[in-house]
Amino acid sequence: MIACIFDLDGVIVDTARYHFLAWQKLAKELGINFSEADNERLKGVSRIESLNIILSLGGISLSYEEKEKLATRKNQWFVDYIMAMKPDEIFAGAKALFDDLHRHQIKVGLASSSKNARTVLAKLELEKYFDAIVDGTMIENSKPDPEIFLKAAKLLQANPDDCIVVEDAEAGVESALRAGMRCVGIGSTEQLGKANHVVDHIKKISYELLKNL
Ligand code: B16
Ligand code: MG
Repeated sequence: MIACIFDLDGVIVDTARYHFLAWQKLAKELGINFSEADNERLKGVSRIESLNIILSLGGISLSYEEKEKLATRKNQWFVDYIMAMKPDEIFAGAKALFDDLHRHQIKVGLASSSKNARTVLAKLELEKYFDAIVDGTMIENSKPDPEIFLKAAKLLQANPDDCIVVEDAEAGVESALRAGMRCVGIGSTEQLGKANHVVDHIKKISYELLKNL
């Protein structure tokens, strides 16, 4: 292992919850039932693809312009949530893990589909932990496409098979595996069973665990 690449939402901090609350507000306005189970399908995928999934749940089809407007509204609510975030929302164990990896000369990268990732990192004072950052503004194809992880590996000057990814979304696990990397899933084995290893929280991940994967 040369590098370890982390997803952001749902791995380092619970912004996945804020995405859910903002999408739920929009779905309600549109008269669409949108549950936490439906929300799993949105994790890791881009903003506009997420909206397409919600609209398909309600059997609604809209023009590109109308969709852009709705996606912007949802994003405004999401940004309101993240602007109120504080560093104490970082999941326990995350910073210790980044330090542990650096101590062992492992490079640490971030690969988030979110166009708001840099704002979240700034609010949480986390930028300094990453040797490379790839966010939603830097990619053409969102997870499950492997582009985001391949880009991160390139910036970290590591071959894909020397990289390990940490992900909480099914689309993210698929993206990592398609990039030719090993992957630790955070969540349930039913959902993330394709990952090489699954834990229920980032605090369960250590350099030792990753090294032996
Ligand atoms: P934004 P990740 C992803 O981030 C989220 O999981 C996903 O739910 C969201 O739709 C996507 O970012 C785009 O976010 O609207 O802020 O650009 O999990 O890849 O860190
Ligand atoms: Mg995620």
